[in-house]
Amino acid sequence: MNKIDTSNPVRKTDIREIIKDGFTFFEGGCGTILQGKGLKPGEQPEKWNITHSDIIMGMHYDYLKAGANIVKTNTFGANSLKYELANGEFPLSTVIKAAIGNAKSAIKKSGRNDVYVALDVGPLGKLLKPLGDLPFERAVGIFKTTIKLGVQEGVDLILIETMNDIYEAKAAILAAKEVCNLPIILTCAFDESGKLLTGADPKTVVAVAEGLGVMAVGVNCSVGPLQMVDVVKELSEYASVPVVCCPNAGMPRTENGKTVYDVTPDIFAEAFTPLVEAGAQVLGGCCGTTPDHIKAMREHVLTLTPKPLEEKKHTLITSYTHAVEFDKRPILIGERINPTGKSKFKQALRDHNIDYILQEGLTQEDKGAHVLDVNVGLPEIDEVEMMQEVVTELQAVTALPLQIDTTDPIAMETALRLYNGKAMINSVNGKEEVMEAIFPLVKKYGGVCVALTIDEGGIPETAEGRLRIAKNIFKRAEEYGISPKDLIVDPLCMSISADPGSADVTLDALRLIKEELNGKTSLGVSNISFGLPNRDLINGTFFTMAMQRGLNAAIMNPNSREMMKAYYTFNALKAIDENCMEYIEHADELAVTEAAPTADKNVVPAASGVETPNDPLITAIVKGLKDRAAAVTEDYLKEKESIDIIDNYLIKALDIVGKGFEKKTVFLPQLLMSAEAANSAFSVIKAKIVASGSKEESKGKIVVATVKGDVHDIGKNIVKVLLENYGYDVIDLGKDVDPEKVVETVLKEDIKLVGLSALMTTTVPAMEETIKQLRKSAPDTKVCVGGAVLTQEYSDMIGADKYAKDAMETVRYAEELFA
Ligand code: B12
Repeated sequence: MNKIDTSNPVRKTDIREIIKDGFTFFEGGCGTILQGKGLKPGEQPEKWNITHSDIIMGMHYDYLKAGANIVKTNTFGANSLKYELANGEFPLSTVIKAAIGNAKSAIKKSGRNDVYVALDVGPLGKLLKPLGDLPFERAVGIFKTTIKLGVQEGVDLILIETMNDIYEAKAAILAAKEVCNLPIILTCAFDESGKLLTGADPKTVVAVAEGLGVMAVGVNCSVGPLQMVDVVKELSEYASVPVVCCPNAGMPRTENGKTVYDVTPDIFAEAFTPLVEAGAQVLGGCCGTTPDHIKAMREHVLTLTPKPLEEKKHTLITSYTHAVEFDKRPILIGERINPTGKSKFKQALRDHNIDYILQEGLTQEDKGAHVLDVNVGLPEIDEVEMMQEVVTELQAVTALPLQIDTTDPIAMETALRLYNGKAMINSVNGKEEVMEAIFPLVKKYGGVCVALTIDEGGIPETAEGRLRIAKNIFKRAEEYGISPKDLIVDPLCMSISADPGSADVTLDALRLIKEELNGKTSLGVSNISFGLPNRDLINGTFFTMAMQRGLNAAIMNPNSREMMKAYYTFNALKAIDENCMEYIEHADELAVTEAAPTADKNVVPAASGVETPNDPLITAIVKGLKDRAAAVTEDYLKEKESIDIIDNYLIKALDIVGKGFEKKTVFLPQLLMSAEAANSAFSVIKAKIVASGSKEESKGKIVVATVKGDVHDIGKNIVKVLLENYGYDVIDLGKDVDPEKVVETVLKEDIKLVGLSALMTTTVPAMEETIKQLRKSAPDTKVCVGGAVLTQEYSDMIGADKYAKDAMETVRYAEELFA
């Protein structure tokens, strides 16, 4: 798809200029206004662009009168996935054209010429892989279609809003960049904990969005203005672009089946004082807000002074959840995912042993690495394909940011494109050809790029020579629009066995790069000891010397005791490690003498921040390693009972991630990967149970289902397999099942026992409703309930016949009932 030429002279001052000075105002809520005007539940608001264009135009007009100067088109759900799948009555192109037409007509009627039209792009309503089933490139394609249609109709900017997954936001921004040159604004829905649904914090959102080149970044929806202050503060601490803030009119609550918002226009307006002080500059409203809210807020805000916009200097890379900052403490980049000099790793690449590669990553994470270097280049394998696979799999099991390490620009682009976050890029150097290949990728996808001080003339022998190359790289990067904060210089180190003065040259170069370029630095420390015995001894000392010269990051082996000793002792001595807490935590394991008692060997700290028993199956499930979980289960089945593995390993592991999820140390993607690993372990157990199953006549038919609104089905599936194993015919209605469907099946199949599962407090009412309907239509049918949140009390309260705490208890109840 060719880019649409949007470089025509603009009629108004370019919004990129306007938005930097003073305040800019968005419209407020749209969906809630339309509901107030009669939009029915389930009806598509976008359709109203055609069927009720007078109302849509009127809404824009009222917002314009209230003082908004950016209109949001009524196209939030106008994408081929959401709109067309819901059998949109009109073609997508017609809907988008009408929406933009309505916005423009309202502007015309208002007589104002200082208003901009933003194409409103909302989330697709589906989670991206691996969390959901939507492939990243498909998402990019869907966004492109919508944005292209909007751009053709002449919008001024693209507003990507209410994003609750940074990966989807990235797909939308890339789509916009590939379709047009219009400015892009990203606003995300942070929940009350200040994070996106999939875990990203505000700092991560800023790093990713700015890396991709947005004009402004911010927050909308989810909560009211007062709950947004901390998020706005953090956004503004890291963002060099203006910060957007569009809250709801308070927290939504339900009253007589209707959603209501309590914050009045006056209270809404007042609440913007701390938001403006925190740094919000582009302001508006979301659900529940009206033209009166925007009018009151605008009048109030215009009495305040915006916080001056400043270029922030933080060097940040991110995963999908968190950012790693290079200014605060030395950053450890684990070097073990790299075939150089590692015959086992080479073999793993040749054998396509992804599990081995993932394990290398997870071990380094456990040992304390902050970032993982990923190098999978081997002449005999397809590097592009392998890079794609390893990055995809790694980012599904670890929340550490990755450093993409390859000399192949195609492999680099492939990885940067599908990377979920802002990656570290290894590397560029002073060679013109390399800069020409790498800098456009940094500009397009964002990233922090390692700059090696080598050019066409080789590696200079002096520190000054290396500084000269670094300066040239900075200058060329600037020409590509890449900020110096997104470069980290690696002044390289040669082995002291070949060149006795090389350590000093490198250390001097570190100092010069700091002093003269204010540059951040990184070093592949272990090269210094090449050719010497007991290399770790030299490496550790050299690492300390380099940190003393201000080294910001090291590519190193986190399994090396000497390197970790250098790291923890340095941080303690320099007061980077407050109260020496980290040193104390690791002192025993790092001590040279083994006399000191070590911590409980049966417990290892997991990356998830929750303690994991040192058991291979539990660890595999907690870490989301599918293949490993299945392999260990096979092994365990040789000596353990199926039910023992389910109760004492599988459920225990899921409990651990569940607790981490509650404590917000584990996020949805990790929960999902653990669920998949548990499922893969269970499929091995299931095969064994099925093989040993009873071959006698059916003892009776039982219906099982996870209730409406609940998608947890692992427990229910276990119950099903066990019941089948004991000779029952089980009709499995699946998950998220309507009460009506359960009743219908019970009546049709003449069912004596129904098993219902619910895992969330919020879905217990759906269970109660199902029981109520069953009682009415099939009073003789017994209902047995289970699932993690249920208790005997709940079960009694909702009128179930039996509460079964686990699968075996369900079987026992069935045996009684069908006896
Ligand atoms: C895995 C998991 C997921 C997976 C589910 C994958 C799948 N295919 O099932 C995914 C990632 C999709 C997921 C999503 C969500 N999850 Co979840 N998830 C879990 C987790 C970690 C494990 C559940 C599990 O499978 N346990 C193992 C099985 C074997 O145990 P079990 O179901 O209890 O089953 C046993 C018994 O209870 C009984 N039993 C079970 N069913 C039945 C049925 C009958 C008839 C009988 C008799 C007995 C019986 O027998 C089983 C075997 O002994 C739990 C935490 C936990 N420890 O429970 C959170 C948890 C249930 N999830 C939670 C939440 C909040 C969510 C989300 C809303 C997160 C989000 N923000 O999107 C979504 C929900 C989406 C939805 N609408 O349902 C919360 C619920 C909080 C609450 N109290 O309401 C929990 C408790 C985590 C937490 N601590 O915060 N989740």
